Amino acid sequence: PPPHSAFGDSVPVVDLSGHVSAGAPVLDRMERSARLGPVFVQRFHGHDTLVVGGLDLVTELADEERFAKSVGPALVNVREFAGDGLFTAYNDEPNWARAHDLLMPAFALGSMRRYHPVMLRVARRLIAAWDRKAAAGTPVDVPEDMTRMTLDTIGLAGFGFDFGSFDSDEPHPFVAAMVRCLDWSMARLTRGPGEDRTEADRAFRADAAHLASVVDEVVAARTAAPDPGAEDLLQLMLTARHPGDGATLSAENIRNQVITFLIAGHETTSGTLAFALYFLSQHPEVLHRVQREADELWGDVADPEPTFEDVGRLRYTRQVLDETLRLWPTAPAFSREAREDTLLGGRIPLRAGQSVMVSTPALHRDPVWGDNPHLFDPSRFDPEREAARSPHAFKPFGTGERACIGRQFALHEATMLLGMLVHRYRLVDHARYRLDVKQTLTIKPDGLTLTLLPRTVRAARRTEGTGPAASASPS
Ligand code: FDE
Repeated sequence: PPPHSAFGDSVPVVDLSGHVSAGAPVLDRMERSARLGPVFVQRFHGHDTLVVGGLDLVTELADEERFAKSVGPALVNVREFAGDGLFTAYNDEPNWARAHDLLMPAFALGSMRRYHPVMLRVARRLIAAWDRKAAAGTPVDVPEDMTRMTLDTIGLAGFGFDFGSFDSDEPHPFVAAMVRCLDWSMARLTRGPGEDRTEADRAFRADAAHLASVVDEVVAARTAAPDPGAEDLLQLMLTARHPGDGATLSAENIRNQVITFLIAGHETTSGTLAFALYFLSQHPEVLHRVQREADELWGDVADPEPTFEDVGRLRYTRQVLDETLRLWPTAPAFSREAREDTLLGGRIPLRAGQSVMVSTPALHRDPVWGDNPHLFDPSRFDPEREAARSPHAFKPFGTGERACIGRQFALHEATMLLGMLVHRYRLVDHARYRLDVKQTLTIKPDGLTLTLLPRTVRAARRTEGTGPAASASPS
């Protein structure tokens, strides 16, 4: 007989207990969604998780009256080092609402004007590094450099802390510790009963303590030498009072928020940029359109000075990022829990507090996306087409009041950088890269390298149609 679960006989069950995880649960889950449909149960050592990827069911789960964010198993592990920071706080922890209310204004679209100069400064660090590689003809490691860029950006924009990632071949020790903490959080999910992980846990405690001590130093430095002119998140957290009760954030909560923003603000955004560059390197016609859009703004200026407004004008570039986040949402799942006992889809019983995992990559391949959901096609995000689609079909930033606070930040940063990169370089897939999605807490195109050729826009125009030089024209 087919295995039975508490979710009723209409929902298929897959038992994973005997499987050795290949380290790619996201890909495995996508494959299961494709095979089993909009909802199924994953069983692991007697524990059942309901996984939902169909639009109708996700639409129900997005109803804030019936469901709320659930701090799922992966986030429970991340809580071990990010505590009650925004990402990992439980809904009813007072520090969530307190920090959310204080920090929301800092993430409104208009506030991006404030971070724009820092984002530009870090984008130029990346470009300086890439110019050297381009001149030497050496390939660039795309995910690694995107990670350097996004980390330096959130460090400087958020906390006035400079990781100086482009000055070193090795990741900053803080980053290395953070990555190991995230790995530990993921590995802990697939521990079998009775496995001895004392050593791994000990190493994790040391890494978590290191993170805390670095952050405490940054905060102490700012408190010792206050910078009233600083307009970053740290300044806001240290000085702002809650509009309601006048409360400020505690030192411990500020530490948790700093760690949270460094985690949330860098891997997801860098993965998005890396996947976008992957798609552009595979789709010359899309690359050409993005280049045209950048050329319209910056023409043949060798070192353009993108303004805040310019970034809003890179509409098609934004669509490329949206389509990238559709196919490879870099935060590849989120969880919801029932507020009361309820029936999901009128047939799947859920108890109050019971949680459900939304598989974002599966949702993003729901039939609502047409017959060929696997095709990369940024015109899906043309305004008319987007307006005609359910807003619940696209959830790379989660949903409801616990949705991503950093959305505008990430999109401003990524849109500007992508525009600058395609304006400056031709992207050459010298290694005939085959997509290899690597999963940690987030996903990225592992091992993607590209060779860069300068786009000599000016030279191409001058010599247009005059023979061999035309081969230097943008492609
Ligand atoms: C959040 C988030 C989310 C949700 C989750 C759940 O539901 O659990 C998601 C899905 C996301 N996010 C995603 C993303 C993507 C990208 C690219 C990003 N994201 C980015 C970013 C940046 C920054 C800074 C951030 N981000 C942040 C954040 C935070 C803090 C959070 C939490 C919120 C609350 O309140 O809860 C999030 N983010 Fe993101």
